[in-house]
Amino acid sequence: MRFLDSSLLLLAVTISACNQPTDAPRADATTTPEAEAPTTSPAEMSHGEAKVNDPAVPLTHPADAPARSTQRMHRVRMTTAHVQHALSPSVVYDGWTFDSTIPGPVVRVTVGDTVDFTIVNVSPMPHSMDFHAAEIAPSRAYVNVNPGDSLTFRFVARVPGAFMYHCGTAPVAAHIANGMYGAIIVDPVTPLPAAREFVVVQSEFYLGNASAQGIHALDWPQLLDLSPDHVVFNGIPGQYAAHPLQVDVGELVRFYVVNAGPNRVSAFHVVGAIFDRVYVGGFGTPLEGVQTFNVPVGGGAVFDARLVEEGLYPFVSHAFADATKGAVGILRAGNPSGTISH
Ligand SMILES: [Cu+2]
Repeated sequence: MRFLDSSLLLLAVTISACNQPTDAPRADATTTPEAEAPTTSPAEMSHGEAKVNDPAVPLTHPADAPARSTQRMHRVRMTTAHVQHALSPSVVYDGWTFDSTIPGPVVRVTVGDTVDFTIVNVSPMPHSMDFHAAEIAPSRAYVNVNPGDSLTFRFVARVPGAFMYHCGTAPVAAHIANGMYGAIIVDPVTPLPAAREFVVVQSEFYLGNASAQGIHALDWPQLLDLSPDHVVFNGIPGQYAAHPLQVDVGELVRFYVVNAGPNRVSAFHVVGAIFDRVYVGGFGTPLEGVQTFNVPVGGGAVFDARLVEEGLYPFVSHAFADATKGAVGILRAGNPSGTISH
């Protein structure tokens, strides 16, 4: 938890500087000029949770959304494989994955499209696939695929939105906590207004003690206690604070947010912005003028906002224990100088 060590210390320094007791002895104004307020941020932090521009944090999963698709038939093939997932340069997790990444690849289709999906299992245990964008009999499609085997099923995407997919093999919480999830975007037939688009999948890691090889695996009792070590956007704690997402001042910014959990609600919020629109599902009448919106575990939502001036705008889960554990990033609008302390 190296984010905590440095940032909380700096936050404490900032808070203590702001809370001087009013009855403290006053300096002699004639001989000692009052200290000036700092003109630059005293700490390279975002909301006290993660460093901005930290090259030590890996950027393994760019947040840019894939382009809207023009295909009507999507042949999607994913391979389930167990791979080591680096949460940081020094913390490696025994991940279970779709296509060797956590989260798995983003799938993007349009309402009315057919998804022809094949899961190939090269891992040493059964896995499966559950698309929340599908309406299908789980007993036929979401069944276990044994090691060395594969399974194909099809569905037509009927409802637009940002949907989760995940392994549904029991215990599901373990398969999700180990990394088997991702996002599928279903666009409406009439496109939403053009925007700079990002995909953010929130999830949690529960770290057991490291093995002799230094690799952490799932701590099941900790998962049942709903007490993650890390809450992350796209698989890495604080990666978009370390590597801010660049946008233009005033342009429409869109987040497709999926919350994989397996346990924590995502109270999605952009500091310094109010969402013009939040599409909860179906892309009917959106909510307007929203400050924070809960994305439930196993759910998704689409967020539109504009950043009104140059600067650094943190996006977080406003459940701040989770932001402190890594669910924090930065939107960098224009080319601002300095960093941020909030
Ligand atoms: Cu699985």
